[in-house]
Amino acid sequence: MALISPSRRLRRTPFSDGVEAAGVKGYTVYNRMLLPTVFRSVEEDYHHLKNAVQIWDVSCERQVELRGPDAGKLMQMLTPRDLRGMLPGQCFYVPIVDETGGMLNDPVAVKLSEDRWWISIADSDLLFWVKGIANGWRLDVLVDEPDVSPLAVQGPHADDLMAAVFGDAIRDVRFFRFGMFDFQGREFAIARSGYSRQGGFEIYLEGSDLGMPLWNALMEAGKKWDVHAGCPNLIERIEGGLLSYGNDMTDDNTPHECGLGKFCNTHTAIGCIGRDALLRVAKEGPVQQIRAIAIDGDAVPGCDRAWPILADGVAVGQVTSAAWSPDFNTNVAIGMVRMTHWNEGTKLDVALPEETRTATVHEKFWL
Ligand code: THG
Repeated sequence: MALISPSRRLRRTPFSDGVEAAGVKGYTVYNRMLLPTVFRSVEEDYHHLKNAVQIWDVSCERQVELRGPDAGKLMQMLTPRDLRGMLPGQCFYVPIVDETGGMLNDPVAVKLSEDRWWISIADSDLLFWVKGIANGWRLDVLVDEPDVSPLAVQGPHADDLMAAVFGDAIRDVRFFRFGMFDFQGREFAIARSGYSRQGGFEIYLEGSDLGMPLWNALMEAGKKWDVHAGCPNLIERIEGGLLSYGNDMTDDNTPHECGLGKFCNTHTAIGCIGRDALLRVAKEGPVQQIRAIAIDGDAVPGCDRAWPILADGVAVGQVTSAAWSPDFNTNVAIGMVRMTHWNEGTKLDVALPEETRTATVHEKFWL
């Protein structure tokens, strides 16, 4: 692949100087912002993530902020997940669907207070959809993208490193909760969350000026745990079954197809967009669903287009993410599989660009 040409449209982040100094070797583009994909090698980064601790520049997880008396009402219109029991200080993984029940995004909703929310988005232009709804319904709410840039600290030593910088109280933050913590005289929301199965935190940096001081403080304090710059790791996230919007699902898929039915309370999420469509799919059940797929043979090439899944030569699904897993000694993959072939242990063929491989369907992911 050729290089990415830098320009103003392809936004840098408050941590880009640190990312470059750490020797980033590859980037992708996510919400029109740079997102690192590899530092040493994807495999080295993978082993290090599972054994030490990493600092991830995930500024590309942009926030859509809802502020005003109708913020809570708007948030519930956006998602079929029932938000009535959600308290300030909590984060919820929330499917966002359109009027047909198609997935528009799968963000983390952060409830700062009754009238202030952040929607920490995956890679789609959710801001336009949210502004359109707020204006179309004449809601009393401001919708914009604030200058907030998440920095993730992930890995088995995340608690130790975070405690060294923010104090031991950080250890008491529960999963998908956040607290406010001081750094150089300013307060930042810090949640126990992140796009890996190794545990850790996400620091929501507000304003860019403290970006490099924060990066440097974490790098300095983390030396004894072999801290390194990292990024969401393809192998680890497939092993963990963490979905990637635009790769593993698009607006052609319902949350039920994506295995996100457990985050939909379509009967009680009154007023949510797409409710009627989702009531129908919930009743009938999806005809295809996300599955873990083990692909036989040597390391597969990068999956930059959907690979057809075949049974006796007939298309029954597609693989959308795949990588060689050193720990499980097989190719791990995520795919969408038709109902007739989605049971545990089903044997299938996957048509890679150059060859066809045998594969096995699993109902559970590896981590
Ligand atoms: N953190 C934050 N923003 C994000 C992501 C993140 N925005 C983009 C992207 N990641 C959104 N997608 C996901 C996908 C999965 C999870 C979080 C965001 C996730 N899922 C767990 C699971 O599926 O088991 C936990 C869900 C739960 O129990 O509520 O963590 O990573 N800020």
